[in-house]
Amino acid sequence: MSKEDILRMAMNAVIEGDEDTAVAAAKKAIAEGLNPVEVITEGLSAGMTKVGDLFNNEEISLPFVIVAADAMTKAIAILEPHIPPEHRGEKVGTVVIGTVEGDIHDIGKGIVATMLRVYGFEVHDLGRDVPVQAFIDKAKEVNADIIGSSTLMTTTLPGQKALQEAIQAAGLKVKTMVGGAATNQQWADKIGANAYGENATEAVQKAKELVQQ
Ligand code: B12
Repeated sequence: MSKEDILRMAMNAVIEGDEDTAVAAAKKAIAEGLNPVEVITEGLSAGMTKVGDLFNNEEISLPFVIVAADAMTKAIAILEPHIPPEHRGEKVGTVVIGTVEGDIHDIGKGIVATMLRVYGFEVHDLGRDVPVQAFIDKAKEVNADIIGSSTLMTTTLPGQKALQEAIQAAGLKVKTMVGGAATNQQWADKIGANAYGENATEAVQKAKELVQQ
């Protein structure tokens, strides 16, 4: 099977919410020596983008999104251990990351956390639906360089603003990075976040810049 065929298999498996095929595609990708990051970004994520479009256009309902997300999560779990570390040597920095309170979308945040680890960051992933105080407490505990927050819904965007305000109120010397489909550079500027990352690659690049400042 060619690389393109495997990527297409992964993408279609997510679109169809076919967990077994998604897992099979991930295993095939590993067996064929494909880059797991490419399979996540160009196969699985491409499928999830299509699912989002279909949901937007009301061509599919929420249960289909749920099975698609499950298929993607299972396939990522197969691929992740095979991502080779891009950084050996001293830790680049410490990041606390999570999805803000009220928001349970965590696939993209998980990919960002994985990629930061691959590039040498120590990452403390608080998961999803994370209250502001939990970000602050963890950042203090681990002496974080960066707090990264994710949100995919407009309704939970204020959580990132509240986090920014709480960091200032606590006098924490930590940089902030926001991301997730509901966010953009303008939003980051508006709330005073130090960086915005559109995807996992950009998140790594911005995080590296933040620790060098
Ligand atoms: C999968 C999905 C779900 C899954 C989530 C499973 C999971 N474990 O995450 C399930 C089915 C559970 C779900 C539930 C809901 N969903 Co939903 N969901 C999606 C969908 C289709 C895809 C999201 C996804 O995983 N994309 C793939 C990943 C790889 O991309 P990503 O998340 O954007 O992440 C990348 C970047 O954003 C960035 N990034 C992400 N986080 C961070 C963090 C930092 C610090 C940085 C720098 C970068 C970064 O890097 C990532 C990797 O490249 C989106 C559609 C969309 N267009 O986003 C809707 C969407 C986000 N959902 C939506 C809604 C409304 C809901 C529900 C309220 C539905 C309902 N009626 O119940 C619930 C939410 C309940 C809650 N309280 O949170 C809306 C939000 C609308 C809005 N603007 O407010 C969307 C946009 C769909 C739509 N068009 O209506 N959903």
